[in-house]
Amino acid sequence: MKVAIVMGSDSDFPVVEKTVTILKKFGIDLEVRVLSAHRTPHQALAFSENAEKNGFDVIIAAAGKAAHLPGVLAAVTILPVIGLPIKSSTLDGMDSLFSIVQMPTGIPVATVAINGAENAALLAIHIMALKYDVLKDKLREYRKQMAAEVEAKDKALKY
Ligand code: RP5
Repeated sequence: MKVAIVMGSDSDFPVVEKTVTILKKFGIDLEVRVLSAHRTPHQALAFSENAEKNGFDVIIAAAGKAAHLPGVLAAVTILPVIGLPIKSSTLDGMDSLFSIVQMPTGIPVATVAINGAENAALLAIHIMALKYDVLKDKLREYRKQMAAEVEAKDKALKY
């Protein structure tokens, strides 16, 4: 159970940190890297090309602006790649979202919401649950807790 989290810049980390928190909560091994499709393209490609051999199950790729990173990583691996569009300052993350979600046919990237860091982790866990049964129980428990929290909020606000 091992996930690679790759981000285009360390400026993405405040969002990516929430992905790390969820994965750790589920006991997933992870590696976090700063690798850019534009600034360090050769390193990014090499990482993705070797990811399967290095024991990763899923790659989460976070990027902002002209966010080519998830697509570039997906192009050289058969591991599932989850794209996490980061909200950039000028276009509010719409640039990142469109760059990641509009992949040409043949190379899919599963795209979560702009800054959807927690869902990127959860989707990775759902994918890995197909292989690791223990994660199915943990996901059921997570949803139970989430429902209990919503019910508590409902009770607290009712008047
Ligand atoms: C992208 O450009 C990164 O993923 C980041 O979201 C954005 C800005 O990077 P910095 O200029 O803050 O390093 O490659």
